[in-house]
Amino acid sequence: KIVQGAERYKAGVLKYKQMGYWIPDYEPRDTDVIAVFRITPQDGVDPEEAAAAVAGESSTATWTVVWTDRLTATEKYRAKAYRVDQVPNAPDQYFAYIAYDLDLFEGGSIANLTASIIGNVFGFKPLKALRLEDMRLPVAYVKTFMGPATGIVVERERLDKFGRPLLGATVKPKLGLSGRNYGRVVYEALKGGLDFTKDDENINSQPFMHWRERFLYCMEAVNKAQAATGEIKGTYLNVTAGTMEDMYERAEFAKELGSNIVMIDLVIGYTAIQSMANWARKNDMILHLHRAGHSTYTRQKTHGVSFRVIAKWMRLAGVDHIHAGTVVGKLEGDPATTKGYYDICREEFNPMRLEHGLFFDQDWASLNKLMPVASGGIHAGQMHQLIHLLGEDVVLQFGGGTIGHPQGIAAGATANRVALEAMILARNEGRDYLNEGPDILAEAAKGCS
Ligand code: CAP
Ligand code: MG
Repeated sequence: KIVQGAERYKAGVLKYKQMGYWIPDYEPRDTDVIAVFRITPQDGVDPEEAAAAVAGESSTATWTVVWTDRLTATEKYRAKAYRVDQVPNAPDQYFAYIAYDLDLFEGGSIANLTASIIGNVFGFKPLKALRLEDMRLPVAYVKTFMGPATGIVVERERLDKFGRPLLGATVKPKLGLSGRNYGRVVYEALKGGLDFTKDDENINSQPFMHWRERFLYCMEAVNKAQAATGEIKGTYLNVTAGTMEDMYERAEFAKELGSNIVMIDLVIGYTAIQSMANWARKNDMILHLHRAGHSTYTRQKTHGVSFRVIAKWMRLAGVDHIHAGTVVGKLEGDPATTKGYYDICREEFNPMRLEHGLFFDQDWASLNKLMPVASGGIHAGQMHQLIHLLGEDVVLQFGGGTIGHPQGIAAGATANRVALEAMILARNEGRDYLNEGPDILAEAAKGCS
């Protein structure tokens, strides 16, 4: 039977529908986890069979019937593929909707959720490509997570900054500076008017600058800039490291030095991110997540995982900041889809908005909101567009856009701060700041010189 099954399987004759993973009249329960995948079946593979296969292989099935199915309530635990829609203008692609019983998942664990949902099916032979486009997480599941450690409201209260986006800059060059020179960049940028500076995605503890050196010089710079300006300042100290023990040691030192924020990279993995969020929550620390590496699986539109799903997972995991795109910067991202990412971060409840790529509504069950971050090739000349597109609860980060200023770092920071304040003032006065943006910037620049 096994050999016979293997021959049939090899011939592409699948039997996931036959095994009960295709239930077209299934009505998802409020407590179901729901996913929508963009599936591109191999030639000759029926889309419904492909959807059933994804449902099976991401829940309880394997490629053939096993008698042990009879030992459990498989109809409860089987994922249910219940809808397949043709993707508009893509004849070989389909949106497959799949519902999962909540008992399939351990509460509070992104690692467990992702091991099921994306653990097995992306290499599946009967598919040419597969992309996880969106997920609806039931409130019963959302409530098993603590959510963002700090949240936008408390972050603003800690920083005493309201009514405008926050300003940041990534220190450049990303690598190679000594601790002392690094600290000088941080001081100039903060004294010049930025709220934050940040370590870059790849600065950890390299021969040219040990992490403790950087932390010490950075916090000296933050304290000097606070004294010089009378404002609360911060710098995201990147605690990313090879082990949790190293990350905790670095985070604890950052706290000892009085930092209000630490940073981690997405590449440390979901469990490490959740552990660092728990640490941040206990230590009243804002946690910045740099989404380093995300484009390896979010950029292609037919295969991988949409960034909107990553953003949902990170809000559950508990980070306070997440890079969510800029639209006008150097990295890809269209306005509507990027707006969808920002909605996921900042709304209590996301209504379904297909134009933003949100296939499902999503109730966040009072989990804190997380601050989206715009970073990557942006500069003061785009301030009117950035505010128009991205709103107020956002960190605008100008790396090259600060440090590349011809009159130096402090001048670059001042230019960004003046541009922002002038644009916010114009908006609050009811001016058409989007269309008048260049004039407003020119007026503000005159005031600067
Ligand atoms: C930006 C940046 C950020 C990327 C991250 C860089 O520098 O430091 O890491 O923007 O991209 O290394 O490119 P600039 P995203 O401000 O000088 O461009 O925010 O899209 O994840
Ligand atoms: Mg960077």
